[in-house]
Amino acid sequence: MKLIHLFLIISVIFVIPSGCVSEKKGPGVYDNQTENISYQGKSLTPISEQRSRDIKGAQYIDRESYRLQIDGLVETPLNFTYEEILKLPETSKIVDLNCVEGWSFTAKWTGVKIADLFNKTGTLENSTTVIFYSADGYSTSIDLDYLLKNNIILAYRLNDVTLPHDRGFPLQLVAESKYGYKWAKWVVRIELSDSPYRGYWEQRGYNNTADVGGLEFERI
Ligand SMILES: Nc1nc2c(c(=O)[nH]1)N[C@H]1C(S)=C(S)[C@@H](COP(=O)(O)O)O[C@H]1N2
Ligand SMILES: [Mo]
Repeated sequence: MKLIHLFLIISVIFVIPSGCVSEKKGPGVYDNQTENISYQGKSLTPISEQRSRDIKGAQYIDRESYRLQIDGLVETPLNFTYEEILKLPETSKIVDLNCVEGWSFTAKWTGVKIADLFNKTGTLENSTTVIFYSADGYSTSIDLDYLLKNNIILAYRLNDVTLPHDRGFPLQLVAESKYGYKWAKWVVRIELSDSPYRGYWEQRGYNNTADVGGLEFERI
């Protein structure tokens, strides 16, 4: 055997597989839960490869003392504990998050339908806008109609693991087909209103409708 052949064989056995295998990361473990990176035959972006964006860094919200406050134009303002939210019917879906910075990822989101929360508080007839307030001072708004018609959820799990603290624990709005800045994380309060509202990025010129593929900026 010529030396070159021996070299090729060694390359095939050791170098190529190790080069390829080490590139592929398996599913991550978060808080003792292993994430799933496929669902219903579709592949999901592993959490370690998902990008993230926030104005102030991670917020650490305590599970026991957390309350989700729902008020404004509702019949009965209510506070929900984390456990109460987990007990409501759960919904899972695969949804892409698209940031205006030009990146996106695909994940499985599991959580509670906003409609189920509003069934408990009731909504007044003149309410049109839903405002989400977050623990880091962030806020954004979405039309009530859009939330109800599209079965929009507040997610408490991402790829089947509890939403990590640096990714919005306990709740992130899964605003399907809207740009990432509508996907409020660390949500602590939901207010129903009868007038348009501009959140953190919307006050800085980002489109208040935020449909993916539509205008990113508008004159305000
Ligand atoms: N509370 C809060 N929510 C937020 C933000 C933020 O800064 N604070 N950034 C938004 C933006 S611009 C994007 S793109 C998404 C990113 O969500 P991710 O961390 O799940 O990727 O969160 C959105 N929700
Ligand atoms: Mo974003």
